[in-house]
Amino acid sequence: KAKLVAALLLLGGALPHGAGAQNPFVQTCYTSDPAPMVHDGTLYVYTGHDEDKADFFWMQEWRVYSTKDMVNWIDHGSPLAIESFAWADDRAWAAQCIERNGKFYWYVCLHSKLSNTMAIGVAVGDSPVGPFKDAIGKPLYDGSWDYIDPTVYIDDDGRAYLYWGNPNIYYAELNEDMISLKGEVGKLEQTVESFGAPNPEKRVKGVKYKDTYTEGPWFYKREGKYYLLYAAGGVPEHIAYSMSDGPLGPWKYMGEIMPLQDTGSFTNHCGVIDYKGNSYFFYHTGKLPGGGGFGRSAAVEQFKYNADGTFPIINATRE
Ligand code: FUB
Repeated sequence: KAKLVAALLLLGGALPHGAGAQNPFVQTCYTSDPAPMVHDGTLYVYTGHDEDKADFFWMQEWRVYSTKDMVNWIDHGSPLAIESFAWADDRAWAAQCIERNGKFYWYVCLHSKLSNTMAIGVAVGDSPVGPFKDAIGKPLYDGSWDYIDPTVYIDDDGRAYLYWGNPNIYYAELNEDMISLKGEVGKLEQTVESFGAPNPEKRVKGVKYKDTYTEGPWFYKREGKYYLLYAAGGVPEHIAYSMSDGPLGPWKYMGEIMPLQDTGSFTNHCGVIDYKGNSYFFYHTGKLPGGGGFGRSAAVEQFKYNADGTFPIINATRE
């Protein structure tokens, strides 16, 4: 049952990026890998759920929160969990939900019993808060520890794309049904110009690159430009990004967005969205009491794009 989890202060002007909410914005449990989605005037955030006192990402469920004002958040509980996928048994890691033709498709990654590695799965529901069920009864794409952190976007022409991967970046087009892949899966060629460093297997030990893609891609288009944001730099992670004029590149490395800082978490994972005329950058920290690298909490900063569509530097607040 939905319940109010936090009434947050709106402090316009007090923060470097304008009005913002108290972080972490969920104070009742650990939430990771926040993925925002706007539907019908409401902003939903889909998260992972880090367990108390965990020594790894032994995560068992995903959760949903919503707000209409960035101040008051409603907890919609956990409408999707490892048990929802008969072929999986652990690691309910980063995920993203999107709407198409009145159905909600939630792309997740989790540990596959079939391959004994990670896989991408897809759940479907009739509402943004579920109930959700495994849409196909099998993995959408299975078979490598690389296969984590799916991000999904439907372009203006109706073509839908998935990106995912650690430390390689994979992509595929989805069919209109959103539950099957169209054509072959591709692997992006990472170069210094496109992502700050060559493909992981071509990186030379000891060489200082501009940056290194790690995981957690977030893909979208805004005002004609395509964005791929990601966690970078290995461990610990910061957030960097690349931009393109097309959905599949060529990509241009654009630099850091959220530099390395003392967030109490060695991972970071972002999601970006425009809502009610403002832009928001979601990420996670280890800042809830008792939290840390395996006890993370979703946080958000309001920001303004630069006039040319590039990002300002965004720092974590409310430590
Ligand atoms: O939440 C588990 C993993 O940690 C995610 O899949 C990564 O992006 C990192 O945040």
